[in-house]
Amino acid sequence: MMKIKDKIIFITGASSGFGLACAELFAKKGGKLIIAARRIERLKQIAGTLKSKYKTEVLPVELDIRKKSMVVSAVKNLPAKWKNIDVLVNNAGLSRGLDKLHEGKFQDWDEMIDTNVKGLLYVSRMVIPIMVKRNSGHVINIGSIAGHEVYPKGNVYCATKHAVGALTKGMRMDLVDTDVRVTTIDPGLAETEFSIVRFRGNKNKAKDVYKGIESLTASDVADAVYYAATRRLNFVIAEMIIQPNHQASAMVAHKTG
Ligand code: NDP
Ligand code: 8X3
Repeated sequence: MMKIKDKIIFITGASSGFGLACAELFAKKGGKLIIAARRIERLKQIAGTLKSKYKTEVLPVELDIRKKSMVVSAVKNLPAKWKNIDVLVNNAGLSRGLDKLHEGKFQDWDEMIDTNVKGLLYVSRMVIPIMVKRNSGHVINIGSIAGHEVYPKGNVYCATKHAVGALTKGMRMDLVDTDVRVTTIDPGLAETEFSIVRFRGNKNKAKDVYKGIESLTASDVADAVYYAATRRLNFVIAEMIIQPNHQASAMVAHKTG
């Protein structure tokens, strides 16, 4: 078993949803957390809560992963005692809109591709060399069932999550001669701020997505991330698809009411 106590865990998108749940669980297990996102005030509040609740160290970092130079300087300027990142949870991501491709909005596409693909790449490019140098570490990417399937109007979001799947496989190949591990956790329906962001703050529309079905919780996803992170070194969860019981695929869910 890999122990999390005193390990340095870097979580992107820790201000909400899966990232926040991961921060809570890893803090509970004694990990030292670097929590990153754009909403720094939220992160500071979360850091304060986790520090006093779990007596562990938490470093909040304001970061927009779409901004290459911001990612470069955020990682380069980490204080010395925070540099040796043991686990990177590449979680920050979003969907925007649900439109037919030929009616899609350029801005939505840019935001999804810049965040889910390019942002994940920038962070990985900066953090993985630190792991390679120490011949130790674990990259855990948050993909999606949308990385295995495409659903109507999901076109570009699904493409970005397919890209996360491909990048995960690519990373694993390129790190095959090292002890650095690579995992993707691919959740199905999970209620977080995800749909509120997708529908630009329309909470009623977001609620409808989860109506009539008990979705996964953010803490279910954190459990899966933690499970992958704590396997012994020679036991790699390459990919894990997790769904609620009444969801059979991205398109098939049993909804009542
Ligand atoms: P949330 O909207 O609750 O959380 C998303 C997080 O990503 C927030 O902390 C947000 O922080 C952060 N984020 C978004 N854009 C950026 C950016 N440019 N730079 C830094 N941080 C950013 O959604 P989830 O927790 O559900 O989503 C987490 C991941 O899980 C995403 O990659 C999503 O695609 C994936 N996913 C979600 C599923 C679901 O059904 N909920 C299912 C499968 C996968 P801030 O706004 O403060 O920057
Ligand atoms: C989020 C899950 O089904 O909306 O990745 O694509 S889904």
